[in-house]
Amino acid sequence: MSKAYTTTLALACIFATFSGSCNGALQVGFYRGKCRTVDVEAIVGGVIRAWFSRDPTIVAALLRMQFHDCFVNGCDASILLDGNNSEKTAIPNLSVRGYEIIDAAKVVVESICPGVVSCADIIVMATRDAVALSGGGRYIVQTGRRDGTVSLANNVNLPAPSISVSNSINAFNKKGLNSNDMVYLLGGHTVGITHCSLFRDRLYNFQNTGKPDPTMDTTLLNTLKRRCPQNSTVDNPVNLDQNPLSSMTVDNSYYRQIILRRGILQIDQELALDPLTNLTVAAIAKGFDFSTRFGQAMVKLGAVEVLTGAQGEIRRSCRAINTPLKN
Ligand code: HEM
Ligand SMILES: *[C@@H]1O[C@H](CO)[C@@H](O)[C@H](O)[C@H]1NC(C)=O
Ligand SMILES: *[C@@H]1O[C@H](CO)[C@@H](O)[C@H](O)[C@H]1NC(C)=O
Ligand SMILES: *[C@@H]1O[C@H](CO)[C@@H](O)[C@H](O)[C@H]1NC(C)=O
Ligand SMILES: CC(=O)N[C@H]1CO[C@H](CO)[C@@H](O)[C@@H]1O
Repeated sequence: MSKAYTTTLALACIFATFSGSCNGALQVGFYRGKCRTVDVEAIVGGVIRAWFSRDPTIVAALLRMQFHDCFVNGCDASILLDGNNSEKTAIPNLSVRGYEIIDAAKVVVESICPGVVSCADIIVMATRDAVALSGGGRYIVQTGRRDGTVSLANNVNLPAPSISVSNSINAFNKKGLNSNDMVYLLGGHTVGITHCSLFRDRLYNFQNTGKPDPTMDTTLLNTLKRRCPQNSTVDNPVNLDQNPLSSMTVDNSYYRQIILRRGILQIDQELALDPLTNLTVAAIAKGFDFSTRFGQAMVKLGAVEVLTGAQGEIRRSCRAINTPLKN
């Protein structure tokens, strides 16, 4: 090996350290040969396919789960831990779902190769599989994550739906993700649902003006007012992608909707209007390679503050750490 080559490798590693991804252990196909000749990714894929055929909404559930796992304390499956004060008890977690899907995949891989496959990797593999099953692009994921042992509700600091584009960019930057990554990742809102309580202000009293958000399409506004009456205590679900033909598919429809001023959450709408992101949104809406770039952004999200090598552990159950901590 030439000296120049070795130096380049070392430098690449130093630079990668700044983005939090250089423990040398996250790699494509990490489980190859670690479970005899069994293809661990195919095993997980089979479980996800079976769940998806019964409930296609698992795409949304898993996308949101990966985002929340990776954004709080890194992609270490800390979101899966049960406990009185764990991350999943924090308010923004109220609607994260899909824990049973990960449990189901974990049970199968444990029965074949106990103690080999991390819960953190299962989240990432399962999300990738669900995206592909929904009609989105299939991307290649890296594996080799280890599971964390700490999960605290107090660590949960997720962006609110009314966050500004520039504050959201800052929040993503802190995780090593740039504004383009953010624009592609918010494309996750091309599937799934939200609830009236998270955008009702936009319908009746936007920023205490006593009026609706002027950026919302009036047809959508009237539809949503019927769905979300002003003083109702019922918190109805509403599709994040308002195109009924593609609200279950991971595609670029979300971007076309927000350009038509049919974004549901405030951040969704602002993404199309803010000069920091409107050009990227316009390009994606016109067809600029959404599925490839979305996959690349998911891979980058999946590398945020990971535990690798000898860090953390491989949990036996995704809901509990292996050795309870003693205080
Ligand atoms: C600034 C960043 C983000 C904010 C403020 C945000 C906010 C929200 C909110 C408020 C909901 C609705 C929750 C509810 O009504 O119960 C939601 C749902 C969802 N989010 Fe995000 N989100 C962000 C980024 C992301 C990212 C990066 C992804 C994935 C790549 C994602 C995927 C989803 C999905 C799929 C749903 C629907 C979940 C379901 O149907 O169960 N979000 N998000
Ligand atoms: C939660 O709190 C209850 C009551 O304090 C306690 O009995 C239980 O063991 C706790 N559960 C966990 C998982 O820590
Ligand atoms: C909802 O409550 C507010 C404040 O109490 C009131 O001003 C408004 O008229 C009510 N709206 C409806 C549709 O009942
Ligand atoms: C983006 O925003 C800038 C500044 O407001 C505006 O000049 C430009 O026309 C917008 N571009 C698109 C594609 O919406
Ligand atoms: C699934 C889950 O654990 N949800 C929790 C989210 O946060 C609320 C409020 O703290 C809890 O009551 C839920 O149990």
